[in-house]
Amino acid sequence: MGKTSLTIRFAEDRFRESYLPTLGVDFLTKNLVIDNKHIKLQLWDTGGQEFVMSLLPFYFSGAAGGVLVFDITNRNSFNSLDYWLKQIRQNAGDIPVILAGNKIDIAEQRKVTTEEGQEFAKEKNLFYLETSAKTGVSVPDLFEGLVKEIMKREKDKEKKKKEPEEEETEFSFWQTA
Ligand SMILES: Nc1nc2c(ncn2[C@@H]2O[C@H](COP(=O)(O)OP(=O)(O)OP(=O)(O)O)[C@@H](O)[C@H]2O)c(=O)[nH]1
Ligand SMILES: [Mg+2]
Repeated sequence: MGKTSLTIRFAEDRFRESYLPTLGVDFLTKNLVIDNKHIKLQLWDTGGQEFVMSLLPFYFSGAAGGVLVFDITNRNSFNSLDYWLKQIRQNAGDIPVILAGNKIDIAEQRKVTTEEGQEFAKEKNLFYLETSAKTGVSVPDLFEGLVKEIMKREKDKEKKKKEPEEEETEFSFWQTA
């Protein structure tokens, strides 16, 4: 499908043609600079095979953001997005999630249209991008876009934390006046 391939392309800029299923959960890190901030990104790459599933709630629950991947040449992978998104929402809550329609380099074998991907993303309030781990197309945008969204939400949270304090000060001023 492409989860491992996208992660390796982003973290190490390589690609492997042969398929080696992820038997559990792999971990990679990548250092980034975004908006002059140094970020150490921890990438948890989960296996999609059935026996791995019982491990996943634990990993999802610690995530700040998610990349949900399907293969544009494989209809089943698109059909199972609902299931995976539910798993994410149940265990990680309302974290930002980017949907990647992967294998855009073999778009002639496409079984899912761009519109269908966009429609699903819109309905579920996700970002949508079409990527290729093989050529690298849109792979930095995928991960960096997610980090930017995580950072934006952190900022908004901090703002919200400050606002009630200001209201309180205003109120006590009015009382004493
Ligand atoms: N042409 C093409 N092949 C790709 C691309 N991304 C992955 N593949 C191939 O698809 C197969 C599966 O890729 P993986 O990245 O291992 O898939 P995965 O989602 O990690 O699979 P599991 O670990 O079993 O859940 C491999 O043979 C890859 O070489 C892509 O963008 N284009
Ligand atoms: Mg894998």
